[in-house]
Amino acid sequence: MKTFYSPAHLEHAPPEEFEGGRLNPAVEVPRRVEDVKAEIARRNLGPILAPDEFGMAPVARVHDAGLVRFLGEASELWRKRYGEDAPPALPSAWPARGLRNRFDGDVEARLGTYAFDTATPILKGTWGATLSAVNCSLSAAHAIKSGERSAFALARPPGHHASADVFGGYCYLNNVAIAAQRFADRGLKPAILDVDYHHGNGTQSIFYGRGDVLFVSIHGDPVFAYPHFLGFADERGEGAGEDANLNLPLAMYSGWDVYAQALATALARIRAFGPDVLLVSLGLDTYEEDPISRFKLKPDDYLRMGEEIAALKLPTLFQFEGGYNLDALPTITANVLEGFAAR
Ligand code: SP5
Ligand code: ZN
Repeated sequence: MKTFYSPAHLEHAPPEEFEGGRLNPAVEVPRRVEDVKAEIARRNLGPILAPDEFGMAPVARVHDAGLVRFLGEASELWRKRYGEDAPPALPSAWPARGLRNRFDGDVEARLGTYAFDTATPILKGTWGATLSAVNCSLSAAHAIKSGERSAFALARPPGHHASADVFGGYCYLNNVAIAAQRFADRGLKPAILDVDYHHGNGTQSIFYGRGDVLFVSIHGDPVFAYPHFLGFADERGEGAGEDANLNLPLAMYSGWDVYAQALATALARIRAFGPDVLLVSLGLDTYEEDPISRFKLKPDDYLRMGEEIAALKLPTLFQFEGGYNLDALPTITANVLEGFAAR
């Protein structure tokens, strides 16, 4: 399997995040990708390649121009306002009910208008890292279109919480959605399977009104899990997209027995859709000792996960998303890829 990787992600290193009302060390850190990369090399899971440059056109197919422009200029505007050595840019107020979105406001107004949480800071290197992650996804899509059975976009920041015009959840642009749209634009019918512990609210919302892209997600029930405001089972798509969205929220502390049943349901739905290509939002935060999540998957379960996905016999793009137990992350990520490759 070809893996696409760029060192540009190293320049996006958030120092800390709000959690439980206080500042904690950040969990979405460069070591995640660096250590997975080393494990892929150690286990000989295939070549690790630099991405190609695809420019902004594929991004514009998915994202709002105002969001893209803001992400590109936010760090500079923030540092002009608060000084060169200011901390990373974060919103301090949002246009909640009764207040107005201001898509052309100053940096504070646009932070509140475009961001939905406080966990997604904009640093000097954030935009470069974000574009490099998109290029990894598009390179993986290109490899698959050129005949590869599978490819892995090993990149950060992740993407599945970013919608067309809102960023958050450590995500700025939606890598997997941009790759899925690329396939659709080339006449292929994509299905997206999101196995990150957190619901992929951004991906869901991008394709919610469309019947040409299937979105299926297995995640911690939003009654207790982030992102709190989307990901319920009654969200089934709308208009042309009716029944092209399937959410499988699971209870706190779900282990492989429960998870495997949901995965079987997800895979049956994907099979029935009849896609040409599968994209997997591969979050590894379902692991039993993940620091911010509450599922109970064990290392060997990820081998099974890879095998089950491979049984679909579809060209498959794996997109790295969440997963925060730094000790286990390399092993469990490589287990999915190895389980897939073995089948
Ligand atoms: C890509 C991805 O996995 N984004 C996840 C963003 C989650 N951000 C906030 C999580 C807050 C979790 N609080 C759980 C309390 C356990 N200490
Ligand atoms: Zn997650």
